[in-house]
Amino acid sequence: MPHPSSSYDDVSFFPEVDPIIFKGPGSDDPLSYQYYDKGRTVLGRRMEDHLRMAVCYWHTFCWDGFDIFGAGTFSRAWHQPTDLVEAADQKMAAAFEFFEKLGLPYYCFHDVDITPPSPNPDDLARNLVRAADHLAGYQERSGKKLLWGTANLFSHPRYAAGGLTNPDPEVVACALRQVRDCLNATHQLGGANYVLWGGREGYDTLLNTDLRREREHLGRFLSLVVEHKHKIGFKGKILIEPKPHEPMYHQYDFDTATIYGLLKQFDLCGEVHVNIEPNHATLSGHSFAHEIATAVSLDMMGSIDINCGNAQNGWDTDQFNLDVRDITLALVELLPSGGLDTGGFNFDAKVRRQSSHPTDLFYGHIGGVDALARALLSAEKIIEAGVLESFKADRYSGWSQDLGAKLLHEAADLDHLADHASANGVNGSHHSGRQEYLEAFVNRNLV
Ligand code: XLS
Ligand code: NI
Ligand code: NI
Repeated sequence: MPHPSSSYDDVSFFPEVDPIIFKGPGSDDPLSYQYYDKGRTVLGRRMEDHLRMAVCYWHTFCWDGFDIFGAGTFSRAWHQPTDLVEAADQKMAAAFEFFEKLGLPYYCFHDVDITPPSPNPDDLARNLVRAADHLAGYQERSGKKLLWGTANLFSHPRYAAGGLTNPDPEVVACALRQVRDCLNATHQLGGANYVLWGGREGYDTLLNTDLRREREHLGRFLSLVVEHKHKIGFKGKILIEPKPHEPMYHQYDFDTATIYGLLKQFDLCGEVHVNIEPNHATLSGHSFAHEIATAVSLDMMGSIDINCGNAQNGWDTDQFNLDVRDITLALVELLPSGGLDTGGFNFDAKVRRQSSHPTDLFYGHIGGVDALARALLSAEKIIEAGVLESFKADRYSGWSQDLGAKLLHEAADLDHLADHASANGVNGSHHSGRQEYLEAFVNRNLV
């Protein structure tokens, strides 16, 4: 059945902005792309298909600029209607106008972002069905696609002690219902992935927490989500988004390596992948590139929430990431493995509270898009030069020679291998790791 057009087709929420197009590095138009030329081929793939960029609903259309010290500063047109259903509908119309003008292929949402406030689980389920139906219409008319959906298991007061790891089974049942319904809606909308960010899956104090039990519950309910995915025939990936803390003092999905341990424990390797976020990487004491390299090396790579924090305070400030070098270093780890398949780059980033004009939303995203595109072009130069690859091949070349093969032979035992050093006069020598040479090489290739 064809979806009816939106009743806001004749209304513009961003009348001052025309569709953003590529004008090239020489352009001085801040409402154009200097580097994001979506059809340009980079390492054998179109830029658009490499980056698969998405706009997030929550920071861009839901947040009104409030912080813990003060009220909202944005006064968005779509937040004005006092009728909450009307407000949700306007928000959706504004979102799709923005997606179309920005010209990126994907978007992402939480169930509560696309629905009016829902007093109880039945209302939320009903509102979600209606919202998904509207989104299907918008997707069909605009050609925009869903990168992922996710259930918000952290905002409602019932989730103060967690969603899937809540000590109260009644709360867990609510969480499971939300996840089931949101996974179904994501499937209906052709979503490429489904994300679980365990916002409050963790603890504030061990004094009231049964760590073994909560972890086991998390494993059990993750398994049920995977089972449901297969039952409904959802082809996308299930992703967990690592984050060490904030809001909880300690979260169970601390970083990629911690999630690997969880998947191993509950026999979910290969079924669940990660959605990596640079700001979460830095919160856990890692770099963005470290998290990507870890996911690639453990076959866990899923998708990316692109943003960055503030180097001075270390909070999850979710800023647009303009650090071309930082992104390039991550892409250098990602691209040789084949790059993203179902994943993409979702702008989990927000404009600052003082950037209150609707056009600021465009400036934020355009800056983020161009930084990604520049990083992609830089990574292409670095990878094509082959310097890092041949340096590493040389550095580890001993492992394909006699001694390396002997050390790795499965029949070898520690006594036998340890004796090798004295028996053969092997002392081991030092070779330069040439870190500064390699770092300067990266910088020389930044576009
Ligand atoms: C919060 C997370 C959140 C997830 C989606 O820190 O980044 O935005 O991406 O729930
Ligand atoms: Ni995120
Ligand atoms: Ni975040």
